[in-house]
Amino acid sequence: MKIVAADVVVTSPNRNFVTLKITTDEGLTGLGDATLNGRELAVVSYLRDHVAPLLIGRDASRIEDTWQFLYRSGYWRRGPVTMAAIAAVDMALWDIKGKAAEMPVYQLLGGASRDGLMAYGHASGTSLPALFDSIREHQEQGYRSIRVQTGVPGLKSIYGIAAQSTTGERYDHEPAQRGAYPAEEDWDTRSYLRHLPTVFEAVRHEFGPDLPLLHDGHHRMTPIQAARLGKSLEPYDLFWLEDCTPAENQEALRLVRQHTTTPLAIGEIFNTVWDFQALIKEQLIDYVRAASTHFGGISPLRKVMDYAAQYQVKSGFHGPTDISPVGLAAQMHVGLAIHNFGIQEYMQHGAKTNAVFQQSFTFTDGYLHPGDKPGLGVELDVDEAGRYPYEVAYLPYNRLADGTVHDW
Ligand code: KDG
Ligand code: MG
Repeated sequence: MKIVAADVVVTSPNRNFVTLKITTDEGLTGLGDATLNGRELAVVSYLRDHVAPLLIGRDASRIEDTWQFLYRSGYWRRGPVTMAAIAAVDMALWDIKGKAAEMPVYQLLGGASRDGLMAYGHASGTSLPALFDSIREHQEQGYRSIRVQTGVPGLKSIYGIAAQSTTGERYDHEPAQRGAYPAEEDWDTRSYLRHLPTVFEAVRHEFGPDLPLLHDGHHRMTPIQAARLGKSLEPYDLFWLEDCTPAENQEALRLVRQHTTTPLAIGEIFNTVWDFQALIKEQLIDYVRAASTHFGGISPLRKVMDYAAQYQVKSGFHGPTDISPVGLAAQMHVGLAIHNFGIQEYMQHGAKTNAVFQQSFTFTDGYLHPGDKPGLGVELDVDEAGRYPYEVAYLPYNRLADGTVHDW
């Protein structure tokens, strides 16, 4: 079965998505997600100019060989642009293999290890009443696990606090915003460290001890600040504290780990297993936050989870709305098949996105399931996609009170 076409589709229904569509001489097609929030067009060029021409004529059934060829033959390894492009090819080839075998991809990965994937949603609010309302809304939608992000007194706007949508659509580009220049937010770590435990105290008081609660620190703390935060959140029994320090410094987690039993999750901006090597081997984290889309696809995601299983480290794959329904489906198939699944992030795409990407996965009573259609179970309506051209949009960044650019 030979690859005869590799087309890149860019569309912006509720936000920008980059999708690779591979077609074989037998008429089967496969989809892969190559969306890199705020840097989408760099991956489009990488795919169109450097990858698609190499795919024509290759055997579509040779997934591992194609992955190794793209990773090793380019000389330049790793990095989000390269790995998003390789991810799209890998996912598309798994999609085709599933369709050829007439099986959902999770069956090809060993079959289901569970009935469904516990998912968490994003509750947020600048005040406690707004936060409580948001938590209740998520519970009404079925969520049994909830990420809690909050405003901090004295700070105007903060990442992760859902903006009021002007279009009525949820998560319209958020947290990226349309515009030619990133929006500027402010930040003060000392205020945040003082305020956050009071919020979790109030949430536990209101919602009781059972509800699994998560929090994303978004790389903003030094190791000693992260250690202090983990310790101060211990009474509130978090499911995890995510990205407590800038993720590229793996050694920082040793210090955090020595001081707190709050479970740690990291890795949404990691691109390869090597970014996790020390963290997993030294058992410095509890959850792998990689996304199929930025980690080279289904094949390496499966490998890193098999490595993590030896150290009782579980999955918590990155699932914001800038992972397309194709990328989300890809990691759902992995999550269903592996033994060491932990939790799946699920923010829910908007109605326009769902019309462009027809999906077969379900979200019932807090649990996701990828469905039983052959392949990944997602199809792209190319005509519908064509109605929404690319729009410039960037993630915000932040500065401290003295004007210094801070981690985010
Ligand atoms: O592209 C960046 C977003 O995906 C990121 O800000 C979302 O941190 C995030 C999360 O945990 O979902
Ligand atoms: Mg995050």
